[in-house]
Amino acid sequence: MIIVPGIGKKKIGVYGLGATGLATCEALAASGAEVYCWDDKEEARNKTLNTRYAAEHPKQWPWDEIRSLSLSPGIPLTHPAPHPIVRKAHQSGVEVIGDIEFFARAVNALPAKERPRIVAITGSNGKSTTTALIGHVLKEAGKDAIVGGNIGKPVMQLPPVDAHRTYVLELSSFQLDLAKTLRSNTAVLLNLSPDHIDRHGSMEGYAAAKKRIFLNQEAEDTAVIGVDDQWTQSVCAKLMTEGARRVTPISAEGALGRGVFALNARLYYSLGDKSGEAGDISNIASLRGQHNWQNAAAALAAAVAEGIAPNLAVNGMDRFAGLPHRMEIVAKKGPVLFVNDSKATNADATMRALKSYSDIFWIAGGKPKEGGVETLRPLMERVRGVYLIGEAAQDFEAQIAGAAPSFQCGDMPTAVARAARDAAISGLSAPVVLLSPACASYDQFRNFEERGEVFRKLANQVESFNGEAA
Ligand code: UMA
Ligand code: ADP
Repeated sequence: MIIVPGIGKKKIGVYGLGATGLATCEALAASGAEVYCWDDKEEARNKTLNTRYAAEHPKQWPWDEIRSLSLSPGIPLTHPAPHPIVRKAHQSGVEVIGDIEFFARAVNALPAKERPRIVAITGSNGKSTTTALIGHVLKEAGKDAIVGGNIGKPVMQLPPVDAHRTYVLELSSFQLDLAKTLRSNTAVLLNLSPDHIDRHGSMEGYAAAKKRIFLNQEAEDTAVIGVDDQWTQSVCAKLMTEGARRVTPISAEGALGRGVFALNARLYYSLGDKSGEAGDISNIASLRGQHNWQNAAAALAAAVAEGIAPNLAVNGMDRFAGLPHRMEIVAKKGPVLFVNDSKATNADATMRALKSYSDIFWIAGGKPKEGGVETLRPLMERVRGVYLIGEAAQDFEAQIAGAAPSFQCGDMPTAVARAARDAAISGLSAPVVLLSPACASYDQFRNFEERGEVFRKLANQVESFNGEAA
């Protein structure tokens, strides 16, 4: 657990009692603070019964004495409208921050020489994979790497800050908006494409939140930044002009005169006066597809920034198992492969999965996000059938009309059964039933993990057709 020095006896509000809020309450209470907390849902509030920080309605909080309000990342800060607790804090002159800021304060309270290293990762897609990969590479190189943040492990739950540790933190745009003094020794911005626009008001607002990952960096720190989309290109140009830190551009789309790049699953670097090939990742199943080359290039650049030799870093990627729900092979029945890409919650992420296979029986839909799947039309030549579920089903059908045959399936069991049957009787040599929804999951599932688990279970229950009609 992270202990924050200097907050003993101070009164702090915590709003939202999910993973972040509960870990924050626990750590702040252990640091000696007087914690006042609340959640809009009774079920969540009940989790604080019999603790030192039992939930108490904000009307009862001693607002004159509250020093900070710690907001959970899922609670609106500015858009579509600030949550009432945010307004109340502003009216009362109370700063609004998040768990990452408390973590930063715990680090910053140490003398410079005793601070741990911080590697932070953000981007629209590939954050979790890159965070896990960097953690893996650092551990393989013998470092005490601790992985946490948006990847599912709240920072305040991580082991105490200590000079010999390297914290590898996945940070969302929501978390970055709530962090002020975090200094990342190595900060990675992978890519930018529309996501969470409802929470940031515009693409510009979203990009500005992501750019905060580079805030507070100093001359000896490194910014690792993808240059494969126009948004990150412009951030990269700005950082290079500022000259306040080292900048390592990365690409999976072409050679770079300076930086780290991937060409056909081979990783190359040109950093300072050193350049060369760092290694080949074509045989690493968990890093399949061009999007994963981008993740690997970022991981290589971050590892080098953390003092690891390029070839050693790529060797360390060998045993990377990948993460569940990201293009995860969950079953093979006869010739039919079942791939769970439940984490693909927007069209850009799904595009990567569609590019990685041919002869796809694609299960898509859920709670729609801005933009829909119009951009995926050119990839429909790889798709033999689209099996639609959830709230987005009708819209998606209209957006891909004429490009691939589509079927309204309603729910996951129907979609898996139908896609599996069509794949099995297709006569194709390597058909793939791919769940890559391009949607959030909340209309039919608790979260993307539950959606992926349901798919995994159904895929494993499919009878092997051995290429024959059922
Ligand atoms: N709540 C309210 N009022 C509101 C909204 C929420 O009281 O208006 C309460 C809910 O009732 C609930 C709690 O807030 O009890 C949930 O808080 P939260 O949504 O911030 O979620 P946590 O459980 O704290 O999980 C968060 C991240 N979730 C979000 O940012 C939405 C998790 O990322 C992260 O793993 C975790 O902190 C630990 O750092 C998940 C995610 O979906 C994976 N992230 C988004 C993404 O990756 O796209 C950003
Ligand atoms: P995030 O944590 O940013 O959501 P993940 O690593 O969990 O990213 O991957 C989410 C989805 O995005 C996966 O389904 C995967 O297919 C896709 N993806 C992974 N890396 C990238 C990338 N670099 N660019 C685009 N899509 C990616």
